Amino acid sequence: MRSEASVMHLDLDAFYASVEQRDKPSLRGKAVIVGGTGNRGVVSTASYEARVFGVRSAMSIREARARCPHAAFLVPRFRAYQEASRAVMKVLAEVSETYEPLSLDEAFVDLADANLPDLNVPTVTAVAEDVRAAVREATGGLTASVGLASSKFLAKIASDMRKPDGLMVIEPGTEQELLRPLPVGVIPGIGPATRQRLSRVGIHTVADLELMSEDELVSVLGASQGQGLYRLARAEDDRRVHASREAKSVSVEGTYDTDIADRTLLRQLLSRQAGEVARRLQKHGLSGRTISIKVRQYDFTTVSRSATLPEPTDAVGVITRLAQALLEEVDTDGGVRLLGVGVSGLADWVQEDLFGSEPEDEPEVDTTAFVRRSSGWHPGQDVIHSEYGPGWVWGSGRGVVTVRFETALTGPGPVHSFKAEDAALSRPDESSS
Ligand code: TTP
Ligand code: MG
Repeated sequence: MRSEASVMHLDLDAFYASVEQRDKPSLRGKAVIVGGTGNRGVVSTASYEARVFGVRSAMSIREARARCPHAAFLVPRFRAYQEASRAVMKVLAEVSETYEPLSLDEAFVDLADANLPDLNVPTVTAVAEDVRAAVREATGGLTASVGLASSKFLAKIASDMRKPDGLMVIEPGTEQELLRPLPVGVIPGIGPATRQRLSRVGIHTVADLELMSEDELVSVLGASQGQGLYRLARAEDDRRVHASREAKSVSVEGTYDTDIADRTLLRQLLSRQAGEVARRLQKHGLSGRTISIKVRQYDFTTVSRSATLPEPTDAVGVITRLAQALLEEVDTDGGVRLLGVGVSGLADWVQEDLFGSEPEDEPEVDTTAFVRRSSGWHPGQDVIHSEYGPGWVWGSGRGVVTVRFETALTGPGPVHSFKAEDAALSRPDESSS
């Protein structure tokens, strides 16, 4: 562990919901819930105004509606989130060449590589305040919480403790004191399964964990996890901040002698390819956020479709379901020559998690939320009216769509209703990347 608080962790507050409030002025200060629609819909995130009612990420939309019926329920707009993310990462890149994105809204920055006169607490604190201001400026008003500490583990705990819109520095030397009263779940790599196992032997806080000998922990949790936890309970974490890597991808494709038009067969081929991609990712300890499919038609036109998840995945089920959902958007009636599945936006930080992987259940991902919708109007979507200009879909049904005409730069705007098929309405370019 370092002797200075030079590891910075930054995480945007209520990320998707904050972007929605930025772009939809009438929703500022209000309960906003972003998520998938449909029966299996889950909450991606909720604004802090909605969290007061107990709404949380990964809760079913049905439960969120019961808890907070007055909230605005919106579909995600990944384009906007990706743009905001890029702006944030650019700010971080200017602070230090050693910055490591963990997801769209979260990254570590190594201030030891930032050419600072010293790494004392006042100096790093000033840098962190500057970063928070620069993020706000670069994103049109999004707030970030920042933690500074002597290791990754503690920097992340620090940023969590001051959410939203806060800054916390853990003074070097005070790490263990701070950790002791916290629940064991704050330690990275302790998921629900491990938490339960520890709880059965009476371990609830980090202080409880600290009282266990290394041998005892190894006997409860196995060698690698037991040893890892023994060290983390003592705030020992020497993981480096890895400079961000160039985007890589893993993909599998197949070409066929005859044009395949049978949807069932196409789905089977795609499943097999998705399985192969997942195996390769797992073998190399990689995971990625963007899932794409490639379809070459009988006439050699090639169509690509992609969708981006909030977090990287290497899970067979998630990649397969998403690839299948993307295939649903492509017309294959004329027959298909080539089919492929790829995963990009790779991160290799997963393998770096302290004790390899804990066999938690495969995550339930509501894939319907991540696929671009080709028809119909969905609440939250961007729309342009030839006369009134840009706005967003406030609601739709029975052949009518209601649009609120406002943008990040206007004040709250007026609402007008139209026939759903009104030719004056169009969608801003949503072509796949
Ligand atoms: P988080 O940083 O975990 O959450 P947040 O930014 O919404 O809120 P805060 O950090 O203030 O607690 O995740 C970042 C984004 O990732 C989040 O805005 C939406 C998405 N996400 C999901 O889609 N599903 C999830 O289960 C989680 C946790 C996040
Ligand atoms: Mg966040």
